[in-house]
Amino acid sequence: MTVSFVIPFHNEEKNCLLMLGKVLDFSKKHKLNFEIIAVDDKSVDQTSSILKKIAQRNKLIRPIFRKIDGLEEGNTMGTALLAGTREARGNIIIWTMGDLADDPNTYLAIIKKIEDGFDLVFGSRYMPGGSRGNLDPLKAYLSSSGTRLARLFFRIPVHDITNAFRGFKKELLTKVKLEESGFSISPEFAIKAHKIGFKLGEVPTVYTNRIEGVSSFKLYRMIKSYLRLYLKLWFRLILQPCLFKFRKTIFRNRLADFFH
Ligand SMILES: Nc1nc2c(ncn2[C@@H]2O[C@H](COP(=O)(O)OP(=O)(O)OP(=O)(O)O)[C@@H](O)[C@H]2O)c(=O)[nH]1
Ligand SMILES: [Mg+2]
Repeated sequence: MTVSFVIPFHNEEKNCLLMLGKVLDFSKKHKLNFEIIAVDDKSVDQTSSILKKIAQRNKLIRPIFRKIDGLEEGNTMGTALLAGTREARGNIIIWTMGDLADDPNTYLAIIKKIEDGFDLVFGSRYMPGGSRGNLDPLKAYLSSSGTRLARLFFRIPVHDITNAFRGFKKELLTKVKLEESGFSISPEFAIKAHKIGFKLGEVPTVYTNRIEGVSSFKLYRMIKSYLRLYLKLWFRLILQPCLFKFRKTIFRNRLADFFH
């Protein structure tokens, strides 16, 4: 088993060294076979040069530098995570954030749960034992509401799909086709994997708000993109198959009537 940690960094010059240190310490302590894919996305601060320097010293850290492309506007964390995952050589992937938001103590529980047979395992702030930590109450309310809505619409069996922090078997992404480019890749991945029939699990985690750096979170844009995603997926994954089944039944009944 090899674990690939995929970490997105956007203007994280104050956090990136500390973050890489935490993942290295954890992986060495637990004697993992591992690598770190650091995805620097459009940073305009010193993040790129810091990553270049540390990657020269440590071959287990492989940086990817994504530059601004005219077609990609706004937040592109989703595209960055996918680009990093494509480069990963491990069979278990862990997405963990570059602003030190995720608790490294959760990594081991995620890996164990995947080894126990789960396909996609979330670090969960809202299940018993988990905590939103010092995340501000409005953001916590909105992010937990995002999952509540998904539980209602799509029968999602876990409690925190809006957090990108998760681990999964790499092979999942050969079956789950992801289209969202920004933060909404997090719920999109969960909903699509669940509807295909993959086994979703969760382990408790404690969230920590960033201390350094600037947030890429935009409240209004986030609500709009989540609602648009949920409607699109509800139509595509729930309503359309129902209509298709209904039409098939009518057609079969008409055929039966015809032959009687
Ligand atoms: N690659 C990439 N990473 C990004 C982008 N936007 C944010 N990130 C990274 O993704 C992670 C999560 O983004 P944040 O800005 O922390 O978003 P958030 O966690 O909702 O908000 P705060 O923690 O309050 O700042 C951080 O590691 C960022 O550096 C982006 O456009 N591309
Ligand atoms: Mg953050």
